[in-house]
Order: sequence, then C-alpha cells, then structure tokens
Amino acid sequence: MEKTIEQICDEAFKEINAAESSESLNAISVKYLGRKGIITQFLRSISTLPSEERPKAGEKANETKKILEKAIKDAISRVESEAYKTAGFIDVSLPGRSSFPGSLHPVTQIMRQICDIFARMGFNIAEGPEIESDYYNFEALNIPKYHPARDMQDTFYVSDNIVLRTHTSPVQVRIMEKRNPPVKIIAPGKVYRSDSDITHTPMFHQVEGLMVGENVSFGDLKGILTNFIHLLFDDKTSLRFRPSFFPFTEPSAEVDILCVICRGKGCRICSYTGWLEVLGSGMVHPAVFENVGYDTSKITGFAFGIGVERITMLKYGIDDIRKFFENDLKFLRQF
Ligand code: 2NM
Repeated sequence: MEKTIEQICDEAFKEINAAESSESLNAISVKYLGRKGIITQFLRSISTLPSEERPKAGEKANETKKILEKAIKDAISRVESEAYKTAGFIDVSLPGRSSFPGSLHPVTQIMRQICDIFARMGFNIAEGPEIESDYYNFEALNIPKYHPARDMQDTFYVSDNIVLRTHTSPVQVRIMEKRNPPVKIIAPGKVYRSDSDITHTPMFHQVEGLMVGENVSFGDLKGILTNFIHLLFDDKTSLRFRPSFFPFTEPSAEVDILCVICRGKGCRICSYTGWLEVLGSGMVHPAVFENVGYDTSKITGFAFGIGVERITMLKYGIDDIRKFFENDLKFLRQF
C-alpha cells in the first residue's frame, strides 16, 4: 500500500530531529524535496488520482512540502549554532573550575580545640539556654543588684527578669543544682553583651570551666590552666597569674601569657607590656556554693572563663574581632 502524505511527513520529521549536521540535513532535503525526492514524486503522482481527489491531495502535499522546507532550514541553523557545536564537548585546555568545600569557622575550630584539651583532662561538656533568667545569670552568681554588669548598657534584656546570658556560668549553676560534687565540666557557647568596637561584638563565644570537690585547690587551678595553655599554644609559653576581682570567685586571678608575637619584648599586640590577657579564673565564692546547696565546709572548687574570639585572634594574629562576623570568604578561607 502507498504511504499517505502524513506518514511521509512523520518519517521526515523523525530524520530531521535526529540529524546532527548540516550535511545530513542537506541529504534529507534531497531525499524528500529534491527533483526525485519523495514529496516531489508524491506531487507528480497526484495526476493519476481521480479528478475530484486531486485538489485536496495537491493542497496537502504542497503544505507538507512547505512545512518540511522550514523544518530543515531551522534544523540547519540549530546544528550550526555555537551552543550546539560546543555542547557535550570538553575543552581540555581550559583551566579547571575549583570547588570550595565548606569548612569550619575559625572560632568554631578553636572552640573545639579548647574543648578537646579539657575533655582529655577529664572535663565533661555541658550546655544550657542562651535566654536566661536574671536569677541564673546574676543572682546565683553573687552579682549584686547594683553591679554595672546588670545595667541595660551592658546586658540585653528580653523582659524584666529575662536576659540574653552574658556568660556561660549559668550553665554551671544549673549543673551544680542537679549534681553533687565532684563536678568537672566545661560550658562552651554563645554569650551576649551590649558592646561593639574593634575588640567587642554583641555576641561572642566563651568556654567556661568548673572543677568542684573535696580538696580542690588554687594549685589545681594553676596546674590545669598551665597545662591548657601549653597544649593550646606550646609548652614554652610562660604564664602569670595576676590578682583580679569577680563577684563569683575569691580569690580571683587573671591569666596572662607571654606575648606570642614579640615573646615579651613589647609590641602593638601586647600594648608594649610583653603580656597578653587570655582568661579569668578564681576559687568559686562560698555564696555561689550556698545558692546551689553545697556544703561550704567540705567543698571547694575553681572556675575560669575563656573568650574564644580573643584566643583565636591571638593564635592567628587577627587584629579586628568584627572580621569573624562579616562572612567575607576571602578572610574565612585562610583558616
Ligand atoms: C570567669 C572567671 C572566673 C566562673 C565561675 C563560675 C561558677 F558558675 F562556677 F561560679 N563559672 N565560671 C568564672 C570564674 C568565670 O570568666 C572570666
């Protein structure tokens, strides 16, 4: 049986769509539309049809001819386009596209290093809420009502009795309420203070530590913190314990290390003192123990607080704390 014009058209379209070069499209054009082409022959065969069928068949065949001519023309411009020529080809001479896998933020990296060091010394890791009650953030820690830390200027208030924690000490209070000594924990996390300049951001990270039990002494504090500094920096880094004051410790001591930049000679980083302040510490105040129900005639302990951004700045020689929070990939990819 002779093929209908519709069947011929379908077949031609299949070939046109499969063609990948202008040469093969030209061959398709010859096959269907050439002097001896299928469509041309079909047009000629119309004269053999009964006269009443001729006009309709002729009209359809001419229409098909026009459609195929246009389809072949369009297909030639498709295969000759730049996009088509380059699709699926790999130019091996091009420089490779580098991929940047994500990495941990420098502050996160140092926070983990700090936690790892204390974990190796037997400290458990404790966490707690960032939105705290006035009681856990201040009252339980022996911070009196008139203390400047409680002022709106220094603390973010959520409501009258609710604050964004200004340190992670409330975590330690919550643990002491729940557990009896011995307690040996560190509390890493975000803290908030209403402060902003090149050395302060309204949010920063702390790791606070607490060791409580019978016969825990200031000597233990010195031993643990000396070991910590030697593991975090190197074991030639000298430390000094300088008297200080915190409402929640007595006695209190600030820990300085010999300047990691100038090794004590005096430079811009250490304000020409040769020393860098790295953490605060002290023996937990009996008032704090009383608040959590510990027997102050048997129990002693020490605590300390480390500012993670500050340590990270010292370790990497970064001079502006705000760089940590600008999300500049040129900065972050260095670590
Ligand atoms: C510091 C300095 C000294 C501290 C005290 C306590 C608690 F809850 F046990 F009383 N936790 N952390 C502490 C002591 C924190 O930060 C500079």
